[in-house]
This record gives sequence, C-alpha cells and structure tokens, in this order.
Amino acid sequence: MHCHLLKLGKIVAKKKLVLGMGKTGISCINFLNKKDIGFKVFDTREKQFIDISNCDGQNFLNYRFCDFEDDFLEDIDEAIISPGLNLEHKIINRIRTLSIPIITDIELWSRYSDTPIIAVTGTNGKTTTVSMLEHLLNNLKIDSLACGNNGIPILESLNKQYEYLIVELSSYQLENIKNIKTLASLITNVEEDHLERHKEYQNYLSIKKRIFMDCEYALCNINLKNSMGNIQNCKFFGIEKNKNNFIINNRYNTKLLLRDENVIYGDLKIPFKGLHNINNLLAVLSVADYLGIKIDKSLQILSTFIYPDHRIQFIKKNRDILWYNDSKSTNVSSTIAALEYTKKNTLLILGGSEKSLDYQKLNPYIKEKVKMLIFIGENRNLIKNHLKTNIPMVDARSISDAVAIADRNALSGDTVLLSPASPSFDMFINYEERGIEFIKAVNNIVK
Ligand code: UMA
Repeated sequence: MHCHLLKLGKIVAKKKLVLGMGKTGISCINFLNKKDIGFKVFDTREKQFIDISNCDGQNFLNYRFCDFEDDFLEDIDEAIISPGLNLEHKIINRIRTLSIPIITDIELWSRYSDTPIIAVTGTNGKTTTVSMLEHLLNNLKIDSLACGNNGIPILESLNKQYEYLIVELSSYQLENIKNIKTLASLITNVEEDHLERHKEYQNYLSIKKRIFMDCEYALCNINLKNSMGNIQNCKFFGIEKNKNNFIINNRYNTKLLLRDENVIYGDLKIPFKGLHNINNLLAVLSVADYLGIKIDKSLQILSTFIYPDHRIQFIKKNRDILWYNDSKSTNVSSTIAALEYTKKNTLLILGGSEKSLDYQKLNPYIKEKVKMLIFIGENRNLIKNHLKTNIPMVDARSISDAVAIADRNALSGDTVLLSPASPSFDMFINYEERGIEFIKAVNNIVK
C-alpha cells in the first residue's frame, strides 16, 4: 500500500516522470511503454517544437508542455531527467521540494542490465574514442555498442545482448548521474567548455571526474595528472606536454612512433589525423591493454578505422587547395586541434551561436596558420573582440557565402577549414546539419 496513493477513493499507482522529450526522453517513453510502467512527461518547450515521430503510443493525456498544474507531480515517485533540461527550471525546484528522486536514463538502464560498461568522457574526442573502441571490439568478435552522448540513448541497447557497452557521457549527463558502475572509465581531456551551465572550469572538471565514482579501472590523459590526486589507482595515457613519449596504460611505449605523417608500429602504419587523435588512440590502446588485447592486434584493427564525419573531415582537393569540414568544433580547444593539424595559409571559417568561451586562446594559432578569417554566426563580434590580428576578416551571410568567399580568395597550396569553435544553433539544428550544408556548398561552388 505504501507505493500507492489514495485519490477520490481509488488507488492511483505511482508513476515515473520523464523530463524532456528529446532523444533521451523519447527513449525513456518507448522503454516505459514497453515495460508497461506508468509515466507522465514534461518538456519546457511548446509542443509544436518537439519531434514526436519516434515516440511510441502517443497518449498525450499525461503530457505537459511549458507549464504544469500544482498537482501534476502528486503521483510521481521518480523523475528521469534529460541532459539538456535546464536545472534552474521551476519544475526541478518543485521536484526537489517534494523530495522526488531524480535519476537519469543510465540508472534506469542499470536496473535491467548488467552488461559491463566502458565509460568515456572529455571535452573533445569522446565520440571518436567510443567509435574506435566499438570498431576494435567488434572486429575481435566481442559484441559491443557505442552509445550515450554519441546519439544512441543507452536504453536502446536493451534490444540486444552485448558483451560490452561503450558509453559516451557528457558533463550534462554526469552532473545528473547519482550512480554509475563501470568496468573502465576514462577522461580524454578537459578543456574550457559549457561554462554557461557549469560556471567554472573547476566545477566542470569535478563533474567530469564523477565518471570514476564506481569503476574498476580509472584512466586519464597524462596532462590532467595533477588534477587526479584524489582518484585512487588512476592510470594514464597520452603524450606528455613538450615530450614525444607515448604512454599506454601507465607505461612508456617506445615502439610506437610518429614518422612522415603516419603513426608507425613495426610494419604497421596508421594514418596521422592530428596529435589530438594520437591521444584518442593511446586511450583506446590503454583500455585494450587492460582488457588483455595485444597492442599489435589492436593497431592492426585500428588501422582500418574510419574517423566519424565532421571532425577535420577531408572533403576535396581542387586547384591544389584542400577543403576540410570540422563542423563538430563547438569550442575553442577543438579549433586549436584542427589548426595544429592544418598547414600554414589556412582560410578559417569561424563562428556560430554564443557560448561563454575565451577566444583569445586562438591568437597564437591564427598568427601561425591562418591567412584569412571568414565569419558566420551570431557571435562574430564577440570573437573579433577577443582576437588580435591584422589578417583580413570578412563577414559571410551564410555558409555558402562563406564557401564562395573562401573560393575567391584561396590560392594553390592553401587550406580552407570550417572549424567554428561555436555551437550551430543560431543557423542550424545541430553541427551535423552545419557540416552537411558546408560539404554541399563546397561541392556546388568549388569547381
Ligand atoms: N530542452 C528544452 N526543454 C526540455 C528538454 C530539452 O528546452 O524540457 C532543450 C535542451 O536545452 C536542448 C535540447 O532541448 O537544447 C535537447 O535536449 P535533450 O536533453 O532533450 O537532448 P536529447 O535530444 O535527449 O539529446 C541528448 C544529448 N543532448 C544534450 O545533452 C543537449 C545528445 O548530445 C545525445 O546525443 C543524446 O542525449 C543521446 O544520449 C548532443 C549534445 O549536444 C550531441 N551534447 C552536448 C555535447 O556533446 O557537447 C552535451
């Protein structure tokens, strides 16, 4: 009887509350429907802005959009929150006042599965790292799925039995997760990002470290060593700053070398896609080592890995000009990584929606590599105020206008790079749409 409410003489079963109707919320709705568990749904947005096409069983009696009545939460025993939901929204206050526990889809999943988790977080490189791990394990016939922040909500993994789940976790997810037990947890890197939500870098870093809350194997980039003091038995991977030593699972590896734009290991050759990707590779090799997979076997398989789109993605070479799509760059550090990769004489397309970032950090890289800046997006003036440079700066009206400007100004031997260092929401649904529009424009205009 303690789990039920008596209302108007009838027993009303307690329900879950799904908070948010994005990908995560819809995966929760579909799961709860399948399990025949009662639920209500709340989203802070107007219904018309929500895509419900993937939502099973659309009985909207228990749905509220924008606002809710005082008694809407009366029969709720647990709320499942989406990562993007604003934690300062009044519904969160109300839930806390009523002492309703808030969980995430990860905790809901863990009640129905004990598949071991390899969890990955970091400011940049998360999706590449989880995709590499998925590629490696599946090629070894170890059935695995990369899910989470990469776009596949973890509840969708319950449709099949996997040997491992490789779960990409964002700071938005880690902030809300109370419990996550993992076989291995790793941090790729932590750079300034998402400070409009997390306010300070230290707070953002602490949230990232929550990935280690209950893990058997803790792994972190060597450049964060000084920040990991309180993490027990943490192992490291990466390239130490100003040194060329490669570290895999806490050990220096002298057989792995960087030569002529390739990563070499004995006879094996892996294409070089920037130093940041060597770090991702070393993280993957560390996890593989922990799982008992030999490094030469791992490298042999990883030599066939195809990097995900929108990350320093080569589009074409025309008139000896290289065109790259790095639309995934939504922060300053990822644009720095792209500029470290490209050659001198880069025409950089920069800008997007506003985010609290320090664009001054771009100055030395622009000085060394960039010959022209082409701006898109609403934050162009904010970026310009942070930059100290005499190189030409041009405002573009659209992504295709930016491509046309670059096409008119690029000379043989130059590189054109879209790496906005900003989110895309002012002009596009997401960075994928921005990248696709860019590729389309390059293919139409650059002839
Ligand atoms: N929103 C509202 N009101 C709500 C709920 C959401 O306004 O009630 C807004 C959010 O502010 C956000 C958008 O709707 O702008 C989507 O939020 P969501 O939490 O519903 O997002 P999902 O569609 O469930 O997608 C989330 C992740 N999105 C975010 O964290 C914002 C996706 O990561 C992830 O792929 C998906 O879950 C599956 O796990 C995207 C992302 O941008 C790629 N992540 C950020 C990043 O990588 O930097 C953190």
